[in-house]
Amino acid sequence: MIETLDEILQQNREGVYLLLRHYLSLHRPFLLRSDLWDEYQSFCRTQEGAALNDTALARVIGLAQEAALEAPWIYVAVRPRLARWQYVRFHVEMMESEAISVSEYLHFKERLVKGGDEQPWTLEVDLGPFNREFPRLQESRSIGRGVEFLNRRLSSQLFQDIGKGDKRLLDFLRVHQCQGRQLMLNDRIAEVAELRRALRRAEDYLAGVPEDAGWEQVGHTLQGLGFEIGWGRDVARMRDTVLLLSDILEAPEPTSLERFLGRIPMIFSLAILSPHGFFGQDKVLGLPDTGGQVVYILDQVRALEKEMRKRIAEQGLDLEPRILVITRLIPEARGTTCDQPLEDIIGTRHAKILRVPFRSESGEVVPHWISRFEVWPYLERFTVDAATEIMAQLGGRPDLIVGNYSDGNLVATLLSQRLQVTQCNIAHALEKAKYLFSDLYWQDNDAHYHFSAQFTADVIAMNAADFIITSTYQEIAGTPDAAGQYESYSAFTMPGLYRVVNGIDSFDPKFNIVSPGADADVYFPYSDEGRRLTGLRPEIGELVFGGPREDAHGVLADQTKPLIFTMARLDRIKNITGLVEWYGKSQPLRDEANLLVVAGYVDAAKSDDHEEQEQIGRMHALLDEYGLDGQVRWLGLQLEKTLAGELYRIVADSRGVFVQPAVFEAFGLTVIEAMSSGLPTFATRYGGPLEIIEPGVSGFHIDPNHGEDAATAMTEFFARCREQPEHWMQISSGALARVKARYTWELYAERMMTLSRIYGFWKYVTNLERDETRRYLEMFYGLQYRPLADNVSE
Ligand code: UDP
Ligand code: LCN
Repeated sequence: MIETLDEILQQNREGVYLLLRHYLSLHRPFLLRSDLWDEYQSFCRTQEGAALNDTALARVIGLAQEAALEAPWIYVAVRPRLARWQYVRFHVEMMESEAISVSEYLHFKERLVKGGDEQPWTLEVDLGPFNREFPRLQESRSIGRGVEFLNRRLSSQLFQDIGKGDKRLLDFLRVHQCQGRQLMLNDRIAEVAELRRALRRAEDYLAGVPEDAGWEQVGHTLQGLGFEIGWGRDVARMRDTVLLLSDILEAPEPTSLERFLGRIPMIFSLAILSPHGFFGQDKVLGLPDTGGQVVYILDQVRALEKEMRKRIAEQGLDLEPRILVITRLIPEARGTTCDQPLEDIIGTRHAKILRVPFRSESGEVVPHWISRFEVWPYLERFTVDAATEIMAQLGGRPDLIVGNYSDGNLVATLLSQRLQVTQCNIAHALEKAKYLFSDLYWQDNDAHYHFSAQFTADVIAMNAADFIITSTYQEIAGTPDAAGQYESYSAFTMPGLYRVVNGIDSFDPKFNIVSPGADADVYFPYSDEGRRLTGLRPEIGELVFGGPREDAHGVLADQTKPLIFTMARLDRIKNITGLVEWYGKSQPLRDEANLLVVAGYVDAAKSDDHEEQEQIGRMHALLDEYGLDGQVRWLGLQLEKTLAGELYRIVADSRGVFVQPAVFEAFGLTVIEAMSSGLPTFATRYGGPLEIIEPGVSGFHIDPNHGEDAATAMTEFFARCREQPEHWMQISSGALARVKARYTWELYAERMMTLSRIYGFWKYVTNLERDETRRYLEMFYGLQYRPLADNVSE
């Protein structure tokens, strides 16, 4: 990279000089990737710049992610590959370039923000040294497949060590207990050689017993050999597991290790943390801070309980899995159940929502809802209270703790440390990547957003987690155009606070892509006539095609046209108003189809959210400006899940489409819901949908910054489908095939349960070596996070 630069400088000194001067002449301290590129292209069109056309410089500029400028210096962050960064600086007058460290790069940025008023010394956070001894993935394409990598590492390590009588696997098999009952092995087996011998005997013994016999018949003999319950529901399965372990002791290899660890009875109870928002099962979607995360967790719980029950039965145990979703109790619950301490989760046998209130410093229960940006001062006490409640509910520690979003992940960290339990993090949507320069200019917004506390919590939780689940690859390592959400924590600075030179490494094997699904009982194909909820059709018909109503705006005049459907919270980032504007401006699209919007409220007075009120105002203005009343139906209500499911299908009946026009969407559950209904979907190319949809096969991508093109693409689609109805069918089938192959809760639960065991084993094997990281994070928590959290006043 740097060599290329030197060559370019030598080949075309004058052109490069003029370009760099041009960048400086913009008098902007920071230029983003698109600025650097656009300015370069327009410069190439000028007389001085013509010579730079088609040089290798284009490639270098194309890789530059950001530049910090102050004459005569230009500092550039270059991303030659996904998740790999290099930093270089130019002295424009001397025409010299040199590679610099990330620390120097960040320091320069601080200087620009602070105007030379920066501190003489800044805390530099570097988690790199702790991980030096730990294995790392090498190739960008392997990012997010940590468990496969770990398996290979673990098995080759075991291969070397077991031969030498290493006891770690044996010890691991002896720690498992459930409700005070010893599982897998008892203390008759103390050495690896004894385990081998016992396995041989067990194999011989089981070979002579009927395959369908259970533990009651064979347990007594097996116990005498050193075994305890947990090897399988019947003799066939027990034998298979015994053979698997025997093979591993002979020559460990990744597939058998994964299969064997996947069978160990070690996950009977889960604690899932999701403190913020209104966590409930009914009438909560659309309330502040309440969206896809709630849907995700409830579906996840149902799928996990099923998978856990299946595995427990296969292990020959007669137990019911226990899952608790721990959230905040809100006495002023706005008509929801968020004031109830305990609630059964529908569709499960034993899973429950456990609500624990936030308490003030003096111990009083906080009665009202608190924004997700302001929860920080309450979390430590919440953790302590939650720990007591969880232990009481489960009668002991959970076997796995799963955090969600920044607050849940921090609580998961504190709880896991207290209870010594494996920790899994799920981000859903990190704030840092959503707001431009949220780290660099943190002080400008801290009074409102408190990002200083949130980003600190994120760094702590990411590093404390034993494993992290993401919904997509790009959530970790981004795309060639943009850094991933996690990647954005690898190096950043909050001037005046601290600088992170190595916050998280995308190549860490703790990252795993495990994508969610859509509830298959609710979101099923429109063509599945037998399952369709025909009883709901009059109600939905009235909502969509009916006359004026208080919670709707617009009445569709020509009801024979296909529907363009969108549904989301009415947040700016969801860009629903953008879609209305594209539609309003495009007469050809208006001729082809009607637009159906389910979002927010039609009456701004009903909303208590500033941003939503502003978007409601904009909706009305656009509908008036483009005279859309007969072509757009806007429903300002939150649709119940079953109605939403049938609505997607009704849109499909009209040979319509679903559109997700967000400026950025971390994943986008609505996209897979629509696709699961067989609805051709046009979704933003920024975020998860870029990965979910294969363009032209299972849907289409749109660029929210180029609405005109999006409108044209939709118009062309409708026009083509008019001529060739099979085109609609083709994309519809493509969407169904895509979600079936990649986005189902069965796949999710199976993967998650395997991961928990492998990381549990990994944690057990390496726990001591992680002490240094834990201690460092504790100090960072105490000295940095706590004061920031305390600063957050209501
Ligand atoms: N949703 C719903 N009714 C509504 C609006 C949204 O049931 O009126 C559901 C939608 O079906 C999806 C979730 O809310 O399951 C939104 O999740 P998504 O990931 O699309 O976005 P988020 O709100 O998390 O940003
Ligand atoms: C939060 C978001 O913003 C969405 O993009 C996700 O789909 C949702 O969480 C579930 O993970």
